[in-house]
Amino acid sequence: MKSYDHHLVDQLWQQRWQEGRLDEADADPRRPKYYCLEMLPYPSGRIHMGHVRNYSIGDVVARQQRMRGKNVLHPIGWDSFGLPAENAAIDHGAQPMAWTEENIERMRKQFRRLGFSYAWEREVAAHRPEYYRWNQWLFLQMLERDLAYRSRRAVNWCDHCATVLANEQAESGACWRCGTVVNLREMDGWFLRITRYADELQSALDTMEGWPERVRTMQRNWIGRSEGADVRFCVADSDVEIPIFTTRVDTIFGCTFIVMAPEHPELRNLVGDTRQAREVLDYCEVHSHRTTAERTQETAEKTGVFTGRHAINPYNGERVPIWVANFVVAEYGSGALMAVPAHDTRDHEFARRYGLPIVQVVQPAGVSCDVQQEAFVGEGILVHSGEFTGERTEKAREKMARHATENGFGGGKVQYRLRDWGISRQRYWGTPIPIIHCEGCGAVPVPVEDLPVILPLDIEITGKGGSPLAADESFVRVSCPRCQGPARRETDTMDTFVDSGWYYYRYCDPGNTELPVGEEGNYWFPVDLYIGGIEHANLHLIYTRFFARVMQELGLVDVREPVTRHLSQGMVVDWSYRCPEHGYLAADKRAGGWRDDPAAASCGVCGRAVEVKKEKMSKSKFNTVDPDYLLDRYGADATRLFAVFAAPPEKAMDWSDTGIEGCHRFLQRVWRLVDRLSGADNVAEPAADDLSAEARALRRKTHDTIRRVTTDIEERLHLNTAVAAIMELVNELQSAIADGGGRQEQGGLSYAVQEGLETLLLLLCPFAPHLASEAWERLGKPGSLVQQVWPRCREEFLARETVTVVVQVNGKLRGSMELAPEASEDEVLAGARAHEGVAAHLEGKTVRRVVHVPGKLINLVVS
Ligand code: ANZ
Ligand code: ZN
Repeated sequence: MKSYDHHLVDQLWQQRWQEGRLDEADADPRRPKYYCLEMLPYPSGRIHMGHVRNYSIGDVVARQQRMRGKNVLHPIGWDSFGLPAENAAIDHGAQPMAWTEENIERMRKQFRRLGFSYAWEREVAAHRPEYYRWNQWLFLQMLERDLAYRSRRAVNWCDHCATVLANEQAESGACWRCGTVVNLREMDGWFLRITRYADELQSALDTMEGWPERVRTMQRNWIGRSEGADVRFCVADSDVEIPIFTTRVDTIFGCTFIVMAPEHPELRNLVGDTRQAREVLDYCEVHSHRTTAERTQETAEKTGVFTGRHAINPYNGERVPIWVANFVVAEYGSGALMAVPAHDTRDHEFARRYGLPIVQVVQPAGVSCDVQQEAFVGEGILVHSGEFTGERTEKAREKMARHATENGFGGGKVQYRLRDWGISRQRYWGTPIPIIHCEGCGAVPVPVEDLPVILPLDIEITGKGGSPLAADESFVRVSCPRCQGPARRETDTMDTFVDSGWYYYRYCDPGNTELPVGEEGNYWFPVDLYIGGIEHANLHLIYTRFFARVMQELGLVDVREPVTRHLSQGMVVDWSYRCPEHGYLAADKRAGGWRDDPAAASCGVCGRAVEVKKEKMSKSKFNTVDPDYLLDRYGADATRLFAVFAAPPEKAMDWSDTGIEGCHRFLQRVWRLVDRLSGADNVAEPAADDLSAEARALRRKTHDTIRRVTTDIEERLHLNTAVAAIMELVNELQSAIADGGGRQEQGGLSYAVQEGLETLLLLLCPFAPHLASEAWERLGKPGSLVQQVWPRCREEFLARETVTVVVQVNGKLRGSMELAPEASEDEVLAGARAHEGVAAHLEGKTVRRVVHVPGKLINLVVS
């Protein structure tokens, strides 16, 4: 037997596919398309198992769809702007451009080694001017449509990264990149008006059935639609008004104080020269740089101070004190709220702490409650609420909102948690924002014909804060496009999420020099399948949906919802070993039975027992597996196969050495099977009647496998069970051959084996394309396997064979049944009892004896 050398075979086929341009795609309106997309990687320089998994899933789908006859676009590119390049420059003097290009080169090689069928001719990379000029172009278009604007605002600031972060990047109060606790800072910056689409972004989620419910829920919460009311409270003895937003206007008779955010713009004005002024302003000073995340944490301590002023409740004319407190978010609603301690837990806590009154206005139906002890937050009947007393809370909300409208002090309001997207970053390695600041003319857009504004390459990067571009006078000094006077370029760069917000449009038409994407976009869009990690559910995947709407309104691609189906693949996890003294342990610092017997693992330095956990693979935990090592040892196919076989794609995938060994051995078995049968003559399909039972059974297995693998890939994306089905087919083929079906003709068994083997290779092709292609050639089959048509399941072979079993009761014929030939006596008996012609003869009688002639007859002796 010729042994299988994956090094040679992998390389050979990769070269052939490339030479044949088999993975490239050209738009062709006469053919149905399939756009298979995976989130583009950051070019860190090395791929990890998470990449292998993500891209293997995508590649299986892309290859299978090609065999299905689709014109498949399966592109790849690089999210190549961002901090790591800059940090490499700071840490070891690397030049970000060279560093990035080298990394891309290395990762491209690794992707090629894995045999991913990418349309490399369409590769895009964010850091190249031919790409980022379109970021700038899109920004200018948005500026014209008032979708981009400049504003001074409290923004999230990370001291460590020395830059502003979007809300999405500081989700839990910590920087998404480095974990540093984020502060708020007042800064000028550029914003994209994503809130214009808040309503649509939220409501469209309901119809996006190709998206996992989990991701849709995360987006719903992020966009955070709240229905409620706006009510304006007048400040007593002044003409100042404080608007508040509430979802429970029905409880407004129970409002016993008003609370404002420390940043509220009216505060300074309100406290003026009251006795409290100093205390209030000091309090605000301390608390105004706390982020939203910190303020809204339930466990965070709630503090506040009285402003010395009062407001008038417009519903009942009552005077209520105005407080400032740290749990109010300046950026939400109007930055002030009405507090109803009887019916809101947070207000209750605050009222108890500061001795403020608690007034019940909602009575729960049928039960009593003591709101002095605990807030009642449910629905019920209004009490002590003037003309609204006796009303149900749901109804009261409507009526009371209308009352506000009619009396001109408020009305119904829908509020969103989503904020506009701040895109200014005080960093170097990003797209320059195409703006020129002129003393006379203000912020002037760079004329479109002057794009791209090129990012200068010889910049000193110190990481000391401030935009590095600001130090480059030759970049900064320009003349104003409007008045020709001396002016300065904007020195902030764009958030890299702008790059990834629309890159998948560029793949459709990467060479276009007139527009970011031309007519081809309409052929390829929408994306049929988008695969990526759940960590992008809120950031990237909301931005892409925003960009799609902008692209559509710019008349570029006529699609508002860009992704039909989304898969968020699970993490790759493995054991981590952590010593209480020495932290996470690298392999050479572990002692005892790691991996095989994690419980017995101990620290190799101090001998202590270690904490052993399955955790996401990461360098810092020393639990990564190097894909290059796997490629050397097992080859591309085993690596790919394991990546999709180990778990359903949306679940965590547990790394295991035995798992990949198993995949490797499986492929060897396939190879031996092929080897054994190569050289056999082609047999013609025999008539169905000429098939022996074995041949029929094998053909049934073959066609059943086609059915299972096809639906597993196309409908459920459960690639793991697809592989399991293929493995079963291999078992059946092996035993059929052992039974003699390989070479000489026996009731059509040779044909069934031949058909089974060919089918096996076709089904295996998307998963293990190198080995399957080599095997196909070895069998003397014409053409390249990857260009073959996906096998069709022939229903007529699926039907299980049946035999007619006659049922007698006391020797008299009472009916007959169609059963599988291998049906057991118990199954036959159960069938007989349930048979309608038989049941009547059994009523009230006991079966004394059963005579069973398998495949022919069952006789029940009763009395
Ligand atoms: C009175 C009230 C009574 C409230 C009650 C709730 C229960 P969502 O659902 O997230 O939209 N609120 C309003 N503006 C706020 C701000 N800037 N910072 C923090 N909290 C704010 O929450 C809306 C509710 O959050 C509003 O309804 C308001 O408290 C509070 F029994 O008003 B409610
Ligand atoms: Zn000017």
